[in-house]
Amino acid sequence: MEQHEATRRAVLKGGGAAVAGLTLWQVAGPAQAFPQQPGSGPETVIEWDDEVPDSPVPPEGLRNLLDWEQLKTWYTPADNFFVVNHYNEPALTGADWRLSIGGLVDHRKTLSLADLRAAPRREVDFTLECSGNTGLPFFIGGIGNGRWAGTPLAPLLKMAGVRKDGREVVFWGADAGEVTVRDNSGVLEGGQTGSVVPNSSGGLDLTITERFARSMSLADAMSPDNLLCYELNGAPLPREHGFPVRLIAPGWYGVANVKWLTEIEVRDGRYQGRFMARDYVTVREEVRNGQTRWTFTTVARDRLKSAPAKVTRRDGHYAVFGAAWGAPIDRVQVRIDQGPWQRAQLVRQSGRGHGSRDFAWTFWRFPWGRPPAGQHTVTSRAIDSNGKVQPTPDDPFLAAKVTYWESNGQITRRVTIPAT
Ligand SMILES: Nc1nc2c(c(=O)[nH]1)N[C@H]1C(S)=C(S)[C@@H](COP(=O)(O)O)O[C@H]1N2
Ligand SMILES: [Mo]
Repeated sequence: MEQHEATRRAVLKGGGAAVAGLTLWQVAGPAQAFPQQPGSGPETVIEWDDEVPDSPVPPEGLRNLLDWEQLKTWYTPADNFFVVNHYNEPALTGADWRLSIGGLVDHRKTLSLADLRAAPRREVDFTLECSGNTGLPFFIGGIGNGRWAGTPLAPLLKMAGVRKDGREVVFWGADAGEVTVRDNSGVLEGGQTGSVVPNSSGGLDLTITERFARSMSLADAMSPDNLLCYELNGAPLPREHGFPVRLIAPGWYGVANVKWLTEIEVRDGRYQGRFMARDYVTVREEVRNGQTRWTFTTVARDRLKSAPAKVTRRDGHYAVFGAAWGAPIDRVQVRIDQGPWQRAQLVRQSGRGHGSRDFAWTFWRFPWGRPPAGQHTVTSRAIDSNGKVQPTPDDPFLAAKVTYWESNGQITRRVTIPAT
């Protein structure tokens, strides 16, 4: 904190011109992420005009959403980190927990928490975003950044000896829920625990208890970035984030990061459970050679994205702060009303660089000066290191999408600058 103050004072001494010329702001401590605007008076947040409706999802399933105007630190505190639970929230104990690695492997493994803690430790700074974030009006805070610690997955899979016919790796959580699968053709009768009843469309409804599971190709699972993670921000994983162990797959949307992980299973073909093949499937109407067709793709890797977080005022000067993530960020631009795109300053983070590349968000700042009183719109867009630009919401690729996942379009917020 003290170091940060020193940095800020050094910047102040350089004067306004020097500040404006900087494209990177060095922030000394990762805890103090947004540098304050230069000045001597208090810094005030000007609240957004657009209101976010209350979430209709019960708090067991969706809670602790990020309040952008309150965003201050680069690491999201664990007790403030959004939670998405599709089923129950298992209460596992560290002593009894076991992880099995099985299926198409030569040496089945059963590992305890102590085994994982004794294995090589690795940390990664990774911004976890739910792929549904900003796809629904009430859901704009499904994102958080953490320092995740655990042991790499790949060496353990290697030790287990994946057989030649092993192609897909399924990660099973300990949570489960009752789901009804409607099937108009294939269902014949109930299994041992499922129930089959006729439905109104002349088919049969199969109701089962399905466990949370996600899968990846063997090649994706073997990425050196993947961790069997037991810590968030230097403390044991909280229960709601998957205690004692979850998969952390840096660069993948939230759903791939299986919480309460108890089984890893190698299979010879795709796994088509609910969260691979029924939910978290993006449905799009694509046009190829003048013909339309519907396509279905499973939510997988993060997409390039940014958002304005808050507008602040200090000594009469305004600034927009925000974040950019989902791909290695080259630059961020801000558009006020229908004006030109203007470059924002990236805030360099000393906490970055853990992991094989940056998987964490980049904070940015746009010095707005003294805008005229009245309502304005603020839009941001991120540009990645390959020159790819975050799309507008009406970009054909996004406009053709009829499901809410993977909505990475530019975000516009409204704010009223008061008359002085
Ligand atoms: N076992 C299990 N893992 C899960 C889920 C779940 O419901 N059960 N939700 C997934 C989804 S959709 C998201 S967005 C992230 C959210 O992680 P968090 O709750 O730790 O923020 O966890 C993923 N892992
Ligand atoms: Mo999610």
